[in-house]
Amino acid sequence: MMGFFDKIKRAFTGETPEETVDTVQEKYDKGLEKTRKTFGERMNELFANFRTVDEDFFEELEETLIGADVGFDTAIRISESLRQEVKLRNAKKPAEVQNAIIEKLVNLYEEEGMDEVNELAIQPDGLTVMLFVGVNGVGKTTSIGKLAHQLKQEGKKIMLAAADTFRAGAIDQLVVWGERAGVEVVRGNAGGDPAAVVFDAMRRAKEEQVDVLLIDTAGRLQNKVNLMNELEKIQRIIQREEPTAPHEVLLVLDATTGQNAMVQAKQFKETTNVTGLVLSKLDGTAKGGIVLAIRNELHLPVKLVGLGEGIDDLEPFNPNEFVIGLFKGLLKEE
Ligand SMILES: Nc1nc2c(ncn2[C@@H]2O[C@H](COP(=O)(O)OP(=O)(O)OP(=O)(O)O)[C@@H](O)[C@H]2O)c(=O)[nH]1
Ligand SMILES: [Mg+2]
Repeated sequence: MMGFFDKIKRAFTGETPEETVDTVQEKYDKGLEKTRKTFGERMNELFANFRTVDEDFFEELEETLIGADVGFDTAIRISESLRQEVKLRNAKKPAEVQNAIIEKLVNLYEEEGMDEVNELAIQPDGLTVMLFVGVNGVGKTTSIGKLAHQLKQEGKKIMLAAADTFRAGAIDQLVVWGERAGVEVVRGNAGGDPAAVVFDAMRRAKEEQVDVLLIDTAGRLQNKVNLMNELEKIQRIIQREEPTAPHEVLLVLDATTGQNAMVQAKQFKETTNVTGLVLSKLDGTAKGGIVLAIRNELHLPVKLVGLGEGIDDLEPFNPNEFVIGLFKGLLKEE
């Protein structure tokens, strides 16, 4: 198998990679356009502005990396290991270490994700239950709609549960997605008990031999404690009906919110047994570096990424495709 570095290099030099460059790669390329442009521009400026690899250069590099949302720790780790590399190679000019920086980012990313499972835990037999959580506006409902559509196209029987009974209009929004995807939506009354909706949905999903039940939850309640308590209650109901469920608790994060998303993830991780992340709105940010921060600092696998508002704009997360998309164009031919 080709290493990441070779892959990126090939993508850059235009040599045909062994694997076919398919539409998924194209989608990543498009979704990461902004990130690549900004990150690439900043990196290029950095290389152009410094004549020697000195302390100022490293400081600027750290700032550039932090600015791209790779996270503070990651930025420091990269620049530390680059310092050693520079000594080793006795490099003087920034151009001499340009590829080494990218290589380090990719290697670190690869190492940190060694035992990450990026695939959704769809059960081979019986019902799979996925609970979507996250603060308001991050893209839970939209992601559910997109995923329902995709799974249905794969021939699975899908059901949605509208357990956000708090926000006015939330139920209707999910119902609209249900219609778009052509799947059934279990709903209760606005202002009603979300746990009751979940209970109802679990029963019906089993009765109707549904393959995957996707549960939408509220992003905001009266306060955070209430929200966490409600999520806990919902999980208890699910488990009572099906002891192995939920098979996924997916925390949705809005990629455009950068470090705020990291804070949210840390908070949810403390109180809910999050199994994976959905990173939405990656198309709307110039800070795709957050994916590196997530991997290096949170150790939660990204399972899906949102690359637009349309029904087809959800992709399984493929780390390889992602790093290629991110660093393509930054490598210098040696
Ligand atoms: N560009 C872009 N927009 C997205 C993506 N995912 C969701 N959105 C938009 O983000 C907004 C909020 O999405 P929702 O799905 O309603 O978010 P939510 O988490 O359910 O919000 P609450 O129900 O208030 O908790 C909508 O306008 C979506 O169209 C994405 O991947 N890319
Ligand atoms: Mg919603």
